[in-house]
Amino acid sequence: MSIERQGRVLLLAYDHGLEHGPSDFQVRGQDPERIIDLAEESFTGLILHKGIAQRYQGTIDSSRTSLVVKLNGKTSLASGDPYAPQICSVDRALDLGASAVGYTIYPGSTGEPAMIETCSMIEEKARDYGIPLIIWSYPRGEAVDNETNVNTVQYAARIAMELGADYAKVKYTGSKKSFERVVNIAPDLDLLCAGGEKIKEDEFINEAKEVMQAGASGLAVGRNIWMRDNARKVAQKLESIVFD
Ligand code: FBP
Repeated sequence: MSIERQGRVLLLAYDHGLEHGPSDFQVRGQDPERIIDLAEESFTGLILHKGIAQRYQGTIDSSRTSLVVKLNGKTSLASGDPYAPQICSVDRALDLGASAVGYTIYPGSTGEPAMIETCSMIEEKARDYGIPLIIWSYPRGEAVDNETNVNTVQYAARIAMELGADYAKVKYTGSKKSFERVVNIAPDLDLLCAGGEKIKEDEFINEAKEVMQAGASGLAVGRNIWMRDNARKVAQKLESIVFD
């Protein structure tokens, strides 16, 4: 099943258990069953690492939401420049029922060469199997001053395009005008914007509107949905912003 609906994408990210650890799961209701329900109700896809994808394989209704398996990851425990090694193969992701695969690169970090090299192998494999690749392109590390600066995010989008991504997931630059510059630097690449840390609901909704008005193909968000008691309602608002 495609991760698109009407040519747009709305993904629910739930890879935080590895990436951020328990700090994101301190309030009730962030268990996988609730997240799967939310994804099936409103999202075109659900992003998981292989452990959760494996454990809940039978419970995700693929006619309602598509599985996106993240192929690399890291914890928040290590210090220094980030490096996210590969933890799942494209073959394994397909066995798990994935409709797309995801891979994070941290351009500017000391791990950049290794991550770019692995990403290139994955891209070729994804091409062979005809499965879309989403690159999380997050410039980060000692060499990167500001991850959300427009020039930095423009470069992030362009890197993903050059590496052959079907979709690039990038950070929000803070305004519609600046995000338009990101969209324009990577023509024909489907850009998805990340949600980031939980912010006030109206600010988040406004951000989502700006991102879509700027020409993005969709959103891939996590904490700003499932950290809320009214997650369902906010997800429905996103649906109308992205698809209507
Ligand atoms: P959020 O909407 O919660 O920010 O999720 C998007 C995401 O890219 C996740 O896929 C990933 O786990 C996380 O953000 C990475 O966050 P960080 O920028 O803190 O590394």
